[in-house]
Amino acid sequence: MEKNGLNGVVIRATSGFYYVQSGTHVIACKLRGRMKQNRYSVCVGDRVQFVPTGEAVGAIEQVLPRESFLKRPEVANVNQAILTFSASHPQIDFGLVDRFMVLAELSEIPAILCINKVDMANPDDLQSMLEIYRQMGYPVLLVSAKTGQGVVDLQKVLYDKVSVFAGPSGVGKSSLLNTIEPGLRLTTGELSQKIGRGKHTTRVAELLPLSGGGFVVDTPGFSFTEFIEMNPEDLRFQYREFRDKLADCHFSSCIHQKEPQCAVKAAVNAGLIAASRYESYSELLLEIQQTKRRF
Ligand SMILES: Nc1nc2c(ncn2[C@@H]2O[C@H](COP(=O)(O)OP(=O)(O)O)[C@@H](O)[C@H]2O)c(=O)[nH]1
Ligand SMILES: [Mg+2]
Ligand SMILES: [Zn+2]
Repeated sequence: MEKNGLNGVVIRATSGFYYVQSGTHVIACKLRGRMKQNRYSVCVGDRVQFVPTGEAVGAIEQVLPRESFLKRPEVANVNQAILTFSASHPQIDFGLVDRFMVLAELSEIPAILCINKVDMANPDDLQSMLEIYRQMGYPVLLVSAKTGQGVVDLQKVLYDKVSVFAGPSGVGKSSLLNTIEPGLRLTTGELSQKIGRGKHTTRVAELLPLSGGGFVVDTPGFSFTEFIEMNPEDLRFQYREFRDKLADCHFSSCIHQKEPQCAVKAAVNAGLIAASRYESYSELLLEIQQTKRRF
């Protein structure tokens, strides 16, 4: 360890420069010569040690071990995923909620379900579905970027953590972040979608500092390509409420479809596992199996 080494977090990476936040300063760092051979292993979110080499410039000496790693977008040390959907415009698609939850479980990142635009719909209509997720242990927040409802609760959850905002486009992720931190001035609405389709589609993730402490990532879009790499047998473990039933299935390789004496199907029939979750599982399983056959 270098004597003058300072600690910081990589908040942005562009063509050979790593912008490291240390306290309230941001230092443009290069990698030290001996680190260059593994330069691809430094990414946004990494905690690093650097030495200043001039005014607001420095050299990264060391990358500290990662606690978690999100593949797409690439972000290290994410503490939680804020899975953002909207009560209306667009309406919440629970099949998609489950896909995002599978991705979070795969990366071992705790997920929080955040329902925005509650000013546009009666959230009572959603309560029974949301209760299913609460019972599985996923916190659920009801918010409105427009009226500010629930935003304080969301803010509390973000304090001192690295949070990734994920969800379909148009649900209000950027609007929520602007409400929490007006200084971010993120593009919202149609404009952001135009930009999304334009030349900035390959925008890389960036950690946006919150003045109260913590960082957020406004994902430029989520890809579900992880599913291509997944084995059908692995999907079982990504549905939280299935896990403690697996041991009771007759076959240890049971994927809860046509197999006899399946504890998961029995739990669905007994109302212990939500039918909607079993359906989304079966759909996703079929998709993964079909993709496997194609390759
Ligand atoms: N009524 C209402 N509209 C909202 C709310 N949050 C965002 N919007 C609108 O929804 C649209 C998409 O918002 P945006 O933040 O760009 O969504 P993103 O694609 O998830 O980042 C914009 O026109 C926003 O003004 C909300 O809480 N209530
Ligand atoms: Mg946005
Ligand atoms: Zn089974």
